[in-house]
Amino acid sequence: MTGELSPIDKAKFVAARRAADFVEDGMKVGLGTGSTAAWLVRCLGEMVREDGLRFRGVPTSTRTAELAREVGIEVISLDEAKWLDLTIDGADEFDAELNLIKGGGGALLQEKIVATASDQMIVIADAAKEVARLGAFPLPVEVIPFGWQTSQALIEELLISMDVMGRNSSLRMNGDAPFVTDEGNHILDLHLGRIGDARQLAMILNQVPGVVENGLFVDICDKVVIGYADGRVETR
Ligand code: ABF
Repeated sequence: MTGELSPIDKAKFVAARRAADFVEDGMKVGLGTGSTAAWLVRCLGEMVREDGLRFRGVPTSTRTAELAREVGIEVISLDEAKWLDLTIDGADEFDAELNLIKGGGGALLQEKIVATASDQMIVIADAAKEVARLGAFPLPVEVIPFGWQTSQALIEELLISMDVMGRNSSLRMNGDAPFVTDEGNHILDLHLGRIGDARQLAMILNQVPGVVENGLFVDICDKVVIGYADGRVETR
């Protein structure tokens, strides 16, 4: 499955492989989205096929659902599961309090719903995702298509009035057209550089009409499994 991996892929793989051991027979497990989560799905698929692991997976995106079925994982919907024992997912950044920026892959809405509906959330990440302070990675903000440019202006106005956005920050699409999510919503990227109060910002953003969700995961992650290019794994 792994062959000759690049250093970054090796780091992602070892984190995913370690986290896969937290999945036990009979569990209902949220399956994250992104390249690190894809390694998790492949590892779990191998454990299903070769070790007889029996669990049901709830994917957080269409692409994760497709990969999970491809490797032999029994896929159910969140409503069928009702509640999950565990969710394992990637992240774009994590800090010392295990607060996260997620959503670089555009799946933040389903990811946040699934992670919140779980007894435990484990993040798997290469070591480069660890930051002293969140915000270097642009914060994804999901808005409905209706009047999304008005929503964008409302967000900017609010954040400027609260001194959250300064001269060097911006809120913009990533590219020429907005990214469209599995739900048909748009993603705007909030470039702040550093986030002072993640909990406050997460709440403020979701008050703006048209905003569906944002990529700040505060008080949701319980454990992080960090992978290193030399094959080391650290769990915190
Ligand atoms: C997904 O994985 C997203 O929320 C997050 O942005 C992304 C990280 O991607 P990768 O694992 O490819 O670095 O969970």
